[in-house]
Amino acid sequence: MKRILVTGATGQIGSELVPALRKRYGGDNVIAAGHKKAPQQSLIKEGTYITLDVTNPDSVNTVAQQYQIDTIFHLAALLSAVSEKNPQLAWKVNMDGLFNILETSRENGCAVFFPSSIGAFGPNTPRDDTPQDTLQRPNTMYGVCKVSSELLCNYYYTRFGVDTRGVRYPGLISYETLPGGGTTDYAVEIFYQAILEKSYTCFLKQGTYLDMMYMPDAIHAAIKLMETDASRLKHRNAFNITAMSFAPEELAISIKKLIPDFEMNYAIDPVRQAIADSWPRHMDDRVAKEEWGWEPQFNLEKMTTDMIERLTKKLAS
Ligand code: AKB
Repeated sequence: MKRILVTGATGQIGSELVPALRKRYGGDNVIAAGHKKAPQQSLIKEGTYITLDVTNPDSVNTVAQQYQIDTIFHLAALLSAVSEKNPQLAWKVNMDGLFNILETSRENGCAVFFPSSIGAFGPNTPRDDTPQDTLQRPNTMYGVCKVSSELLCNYYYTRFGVDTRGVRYPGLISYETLPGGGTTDYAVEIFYQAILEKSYTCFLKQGTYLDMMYMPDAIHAAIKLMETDASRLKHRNAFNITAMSFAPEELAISIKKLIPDFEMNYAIDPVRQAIADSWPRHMDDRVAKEEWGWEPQFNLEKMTTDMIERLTKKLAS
C-alpha cells in the first residue's frame, strides 16, 4: 500500500481509519473521500480530502488515476436500518458503488478492502459459533447487498486477479463519530446518554446477543488484513471477526459499574429487533486468527472503561 483512497471517509469507520492510515503511510499518501456529510477538520488538515460520489463510475476512475491510487478501502455504504427504509437507494449506493470501485481497481491495478458485516448472515444461519463458511440467506436489503458484495469481490479476485480482501464486522463501538442508521447503534448511543442523562431507552430487547467490537480493533483488523502476505490467505471475502458478544442488559451492567446511577429502559423498535434477530449471536473467528493473526485487544470491560473515559473528556470540551 503506497497510495490509498478511503471512500466513506466521514463515516464511523472512515473518520478513524484515515488518521491511522496517514500515521502509517504518510498524510500525503492517503486520500479521504466523502460525499454529502461535512468532513471532520482532521480529514482536511492532515492530508487531501475530496468529494466523491461512488455511484458515478467516471468520477471513481478519474480519482484513482489522478492520485495514482494502488489500494482502496471502500467504506461508502448505507447501514442496515437505513437500507430497510430505502432499499432502492441501498442497492444503488452499496452495489453500484462497489461495482464501480471493483471496475476501477481492475483497470488500474488497485487492491480493495471491503467491509462486510454480520448482516451477511440470515435467520437460517447457525446463530451461535457461526462458522466462517456457512449458509448465507439474509432477509434484509443490507444483508442481500453484503452477501452479493462478498461474492462480487471474490469474483473479481478469481476472474480478474483483483486483490480483494474483507472482514465481516460486528457492531462497532466508537467515541469519534456516531454510526448512521445501523441496528447495533444502541451500543454507541447508550454511552452518550449514560454520560449526559444517566439513562437510556434501548430499542432492542433484553437477551438480544450480538457480536460487537471496539473501533481500535476494527481499524487494526482492516490494516493488518491488507498488509498480510497474500500467500497466507485461503479465504478472502470475507473473514468472520469478533471481539465480544453481549446483550443490552449486560452492557448496561458494565456501564453501571462506572456510572452507578445509570438506568436503562426499553422501547422496542420492531424493524431493528427483527434485523437483530436474524443475525448471529456469536461468530466463530478462528479462520481469521489462523490465516492472518487476527487478535482483538478489547473485551467488554476494557472497552467500557476506555469509552467512558474518552467520551466524557470529548463531551466536556
Ligand atoms: C449495522 O447495524 O447496520 C452495522 C452492522 C452490524 O453491519 N453496524
